[in-house]
Amino acid sequence: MNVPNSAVEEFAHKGHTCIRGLATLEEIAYFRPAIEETATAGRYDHRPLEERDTYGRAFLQVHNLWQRDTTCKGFVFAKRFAHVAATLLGADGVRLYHDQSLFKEPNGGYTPWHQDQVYWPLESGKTVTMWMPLVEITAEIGSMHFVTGSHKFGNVDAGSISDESHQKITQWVSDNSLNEESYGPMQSGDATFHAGSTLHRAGPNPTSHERPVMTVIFVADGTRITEPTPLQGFDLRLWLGGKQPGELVDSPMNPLLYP
Ligand SMILES: O=C(O)CCC(=O)C(=O)O
Repeated sequence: MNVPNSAVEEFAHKGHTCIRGLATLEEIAYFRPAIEETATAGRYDHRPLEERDTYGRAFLQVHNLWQRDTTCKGFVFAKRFAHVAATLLGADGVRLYHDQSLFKEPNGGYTPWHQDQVYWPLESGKTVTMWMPLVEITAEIGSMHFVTGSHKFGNVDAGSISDESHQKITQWVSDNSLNEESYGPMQSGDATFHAGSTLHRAGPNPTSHERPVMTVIFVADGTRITEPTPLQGFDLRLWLGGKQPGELVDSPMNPLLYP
């Protein structure tokens, strides 16, 4: 598949883009049962919604489905997705950082404004997340919202994802006169891509249906691990296969997905 130039330019300029029909409805119909089954089996938070904090109410999150199920691995390792990621990053190749399923339950809460890069002990500007719904996203639920151009500002010091990060970023966006954009309703198999520092959020799920989304986080081949901040120690231990600051991201947990 040829990645449209408009998407490459949009990603460079705005820090986000959307590619419609990246996976076909037939492909999603094939992968969705395995992803749902694996996400359900991997669920670790069994508390009812009302007993969780804001982050816990935003979605049920399960990591690295590729290591849990071979069909899920086929989805995460799809060359078509990794090719888009490499093209957007302007990289010769990309590796997997990790994948995650993000299922927003019926009546699930909002996803506060945050920046992914604050969790990642990786050189900045070298990561991109693919966010792909496995069902149609109607206007009622809505897809992700991004602050256009925010990827150029680095860490805005809003901390970890919480009501507090939401408030700080709302103020920051207003102080910097930046615009918020969303791609609106999406079909299953459409995908948004955002850079590691792009500010983003999602609305709550007021419907009686779950919002199953699969994300894959790609890192440019040749990226080095950085000294972790207090928020990044967890990721250093979990997703980099024992590699240490200064070393390349190239452990077996971070396979080359493209080329
Ligand atoms: O799906 C959501 O509600 C938020 C997803 C997100 O923050 C991400 O993929 O980085």
